Amino acid sequence: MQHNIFLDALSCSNTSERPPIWLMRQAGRYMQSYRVLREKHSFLGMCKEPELIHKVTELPIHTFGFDAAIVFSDILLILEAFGFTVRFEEGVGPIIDPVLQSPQDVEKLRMESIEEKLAYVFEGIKLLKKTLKVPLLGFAGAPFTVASYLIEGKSSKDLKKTKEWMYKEPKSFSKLLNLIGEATAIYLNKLIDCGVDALQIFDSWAHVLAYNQFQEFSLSPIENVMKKLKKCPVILFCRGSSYFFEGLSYLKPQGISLDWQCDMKEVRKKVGTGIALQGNLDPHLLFADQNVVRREARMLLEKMGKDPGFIFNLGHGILPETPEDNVKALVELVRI
Ligand code: 1CP
Repeated sequence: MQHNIFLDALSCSNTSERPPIWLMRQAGRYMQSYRVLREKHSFLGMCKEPELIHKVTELPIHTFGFDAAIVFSDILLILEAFGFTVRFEEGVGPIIDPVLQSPQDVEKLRMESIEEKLAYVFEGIKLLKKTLKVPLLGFAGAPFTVASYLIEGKSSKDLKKTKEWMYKEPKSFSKLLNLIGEATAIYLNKLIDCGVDALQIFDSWAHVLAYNQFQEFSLSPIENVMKKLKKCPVILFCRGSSYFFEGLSYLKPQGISLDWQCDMKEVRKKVGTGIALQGNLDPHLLFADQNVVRREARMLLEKMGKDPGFIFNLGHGILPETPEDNVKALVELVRI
């Protein structure tokens, strides 16, 4: 891999004129070329076909010139290694079958071979490593977030069933987090073996946790996964990072992804140097007029542009109807 500013920024040593830029969910429905492929294939079908993983991961790199790519996959596929069926229904989202209902169900969980069950991801990465000109990020969900989908069975607004379980049966909840964490570490180590340049762990539902529960049910399980990982830079993402970033920083990841409720410069002061900070534009900004997009992006650049550990990104994934021209304008502005 040639010298790359994304990896430099991740090790807090970017000395070039500009920060790197990549966006979460950069290979997705907002792209016309992605929607054309989706007319022919289901989302899951695309995730399970190494050639399509290769193609879709590279789409946004060719179209927009991002400085890093993220493997086209999903955090829920790992559940298939426990024998669950994962479906994605149009207009509904993910459906997991069967739903986990009791502590007894946790006792019955058995992990099958991750190597075999998720072989298509590893094959896709091997193809990508042959052609991709930018670093490749692999990813997984954090145990809390993945567990929540198992218990809810689908997307939920408040994780009512998950939290009820967590408070009523904390022991079996922790056991479930451990099991998912073990599978996640095996999976992520396999991604490292296949050549990913960095990893991102998504705790997308951590923001529903109370402050006192965050340590036990979000941070500790992530720490257990991180302890098992081979050498590879890790970026931690959680929704609610503007109030949880300090906890995330105790795990000493290479990077922390920040949402748009915080001032990144203030976070830098509190976290100190040595951890890259990624973020933190509001994804809805990309629906505004281009001059507004540019104005807000410039403000962030003025604030963080000279920070050697700054990675330009959104605070969460790109939204499906985002105009591609606005994404182009954003990348152009950062790359000048
Ligand atoms: O219809 C379609 O084409 C599928 C839409 C889609 C896409 C493009 C889903 C369904 N997942 C993905 C890909 C995906 N998922 C990536 C790809 C790489 C990229 O370009 O960034 C990544 C990193 C994810 C991770 C993911 N999946 C997360 C964590 C990140 C986050 O956004 O918080 C979560 C929570 C999921 C679950 C998921 N996948 C898809 C849906 C609709 C959902 C449910 C979201 C919810 O419950 O609100």
